[in-house]
Amino acid sequence: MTYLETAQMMARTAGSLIKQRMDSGFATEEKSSSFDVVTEVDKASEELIRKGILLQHPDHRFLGEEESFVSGKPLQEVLLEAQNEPFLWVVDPIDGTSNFVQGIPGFTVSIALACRGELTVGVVYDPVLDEMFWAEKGQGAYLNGKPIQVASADQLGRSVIATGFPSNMQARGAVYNGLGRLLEQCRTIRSLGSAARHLAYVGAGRLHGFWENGLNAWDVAAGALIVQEAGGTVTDTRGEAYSLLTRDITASNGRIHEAFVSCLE
Ligand code: 2AM
Ligand code: CA
Ligand code: CA
Ligand code: CA
Repeated sequence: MTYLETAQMMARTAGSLIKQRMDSGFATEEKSSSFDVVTEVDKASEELIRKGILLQHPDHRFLGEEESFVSGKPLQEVLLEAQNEPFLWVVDPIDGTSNFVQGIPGFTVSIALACRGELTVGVVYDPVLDEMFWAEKGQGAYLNGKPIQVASADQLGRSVIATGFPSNMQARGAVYNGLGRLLEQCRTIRSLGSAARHLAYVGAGRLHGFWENGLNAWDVAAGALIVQEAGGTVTDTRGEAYSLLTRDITASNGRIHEAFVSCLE
């Protein structure tokens, strides 16, 4: 099985588990604060994906949000070492847990493979709409088998931008500041509840841009490759090149990127 096939198969399998469990009830707990929740379905989804990937590729490493350590190492260390890691899978088992908990569609499964720090495969799956976005380094980006590309707008005034509201208060403050400036400049703003879905939508040309502060590698790795392979640009809010350590993600169709970033600095 190719790495892309593994990623797609696990995203689909996890997606049907999540969809099933959405209607059958689940336990929810608070993580770092009352703003930050996790359910037993997040954990079950991650476990299923981890087992499935390691069964196919036993010598690979796995980094998932709900068990965010590899061989007991802290996240920062794992991401710094990722440069030398031949195969590191970076997985968000449910991106948009708040949507899931509220019964709002739009959550996704996000699976990326980084080879020595370079994104090689990215899959974002929306189980409710049955939309599978994927990209492979150098092979373009696709939605349910059809090639996708970013939108062509070259002005913020004709752009629809998305953002999200992370649970960390400092990151929320930064989003608030950017929101104030962008609301004066862009056509309108959306917040759909999943960073991975926002990025996939930038790749598909449904959104012109997306930014959010304080995210982690599992939220954005798969979507970042989809944007890049669809012809877009991914940086941080200062315009620095994307890496697995990027937390203030800023993605666009490329043509609006400079004007977009200048609203966020
Ligand atoms: P999650 O649903 O996987 O937790 C929503 O604005 C985005 O922020 C989602 O991608 C969400 O991912 C993420 N997010 C939620 N809580 C977060 C936290 N404590 N730190 C960083 N990102 C978070
Ligand atoms: Ca979470
Ligand atoms: Ca997430
Ligand atoms: Ca998650």
